[in-house]
Amino acid sequence: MPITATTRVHGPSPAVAQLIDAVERRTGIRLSATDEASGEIELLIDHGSSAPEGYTLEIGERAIIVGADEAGLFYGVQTLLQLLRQDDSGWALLGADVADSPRFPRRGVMLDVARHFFGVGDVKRFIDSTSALKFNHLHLHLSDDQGWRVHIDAWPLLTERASATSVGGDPGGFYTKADYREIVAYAASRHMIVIPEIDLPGHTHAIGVAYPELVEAPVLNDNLIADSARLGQPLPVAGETYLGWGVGHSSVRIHEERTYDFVRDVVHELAEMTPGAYIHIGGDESLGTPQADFDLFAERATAIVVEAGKIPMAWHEMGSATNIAEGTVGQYWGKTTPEGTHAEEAAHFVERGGALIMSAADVTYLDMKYAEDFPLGLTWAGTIDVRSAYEWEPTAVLDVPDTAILGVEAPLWSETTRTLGEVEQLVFPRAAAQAEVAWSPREAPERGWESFRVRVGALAPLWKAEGIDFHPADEIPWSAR
Ligand code: TNX
Repeated sequence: MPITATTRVHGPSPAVAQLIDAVERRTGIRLSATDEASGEIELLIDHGSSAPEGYTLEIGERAIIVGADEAGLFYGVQTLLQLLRQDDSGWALLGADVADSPRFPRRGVMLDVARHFFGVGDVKRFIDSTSALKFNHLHLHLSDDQGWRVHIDAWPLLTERASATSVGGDPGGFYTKADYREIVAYAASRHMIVIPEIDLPGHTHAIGVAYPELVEAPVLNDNLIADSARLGQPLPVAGETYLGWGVGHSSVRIHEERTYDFVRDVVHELAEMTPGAYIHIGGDESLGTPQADFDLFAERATAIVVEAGKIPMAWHEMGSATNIAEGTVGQYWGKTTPEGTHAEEAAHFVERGGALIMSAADVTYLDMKYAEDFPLGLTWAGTIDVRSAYEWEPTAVLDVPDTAILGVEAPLWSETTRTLGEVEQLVFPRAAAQAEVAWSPREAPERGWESFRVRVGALAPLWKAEGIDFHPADEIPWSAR
């Protein structure tokens, strides 16, 4: 079906304007919106016509998208945009007859804004590029040893004293409450729910820069000492800004009541800005916190989230604590072949009536290098080429019922990425692999590497039009137009 300046779009929803703007960015052609149902492109919502977030899309003489809800319509528009092609006779939509809905309700990406800070404009662009792949959750890692990134009224020194820098002494920053609300609203307009994370009880050195009475003196571990020497990075010093990227040295004071006043205030202020159901309280790599203290903290902190009316989320290590709040959702970041106690810890969330998000580090971690010689990223979980990112099965990693797996999240840790363009180099195309793992049926004719690599290659012109700085991995046959 040809796309020309006379093509009209009819429909009831914000998706019409989103479609018109995206077609213009891609083709330079500005379609018009019409009130007449005879428009060549028709967008409709018919509640219950597909599963939640689902849609049908027919492209013949006309293009008709029927969403089961607003999100479904938005996703139908994204698929339509993937079918735009230019040839010698101009722009056209490829013919299609699609009935589509997601396999998993949870399809997430994470952006670490603590190791390097990314401002509101960058986060909006990240939302645009990932929601176009039908991701529906954005997890923001808002605090770590290197900085605190969201203003909290009750504890104003966090942003005043502990937000100015990033890894390596790069500039930092933080979100005001107005900024944060703007991100949440923008994400909602792209059908993404924001999950805020405050990482506790470890990864808390920055809290101690602002409020020294809340945090223990750094406990240095052998890895941290060796890595810091190898990388030429400074060691953490209590009360001073930390510029390295070593982990496991910090802990809040578990036996001070003031620590829980702090956690409660932060969780309540975040809950108040969070329309979504989840607040993530971290729990990873608390190597400097004795296990009994960690358990006590995990129980109290998950209970505080419940008391604030939200569902706690935590990295899988929190599953080592017997009495985490019932219903807490764990985020598994071990490998596809679990090591040590990782699988047990993850399973404990399910025993407590919760569920799991799969972020297996050796396939979903967007900050791992594609190959040893890639200039950005880390390698501790291995190198991850696009094919390895694609070929894994979220329900086959842990010994839990399939129904306990809510879905997949692909995290981008930002130790080595200083700009959004660098983030995009790591995220694209591998996020597309996780998007398909999370969305598409486990078994389907097109659900395989040979099909995927061709289909992802066809996204190159779209990504270029959107200004996405993707990595042109040589495993993929990239289309020119
Ligand atoms: C492990 S994954 C971490 C992060 C690092 C990341 C780097 C997780 C829960 N913790 O603190 O940024 O590795 O890949």
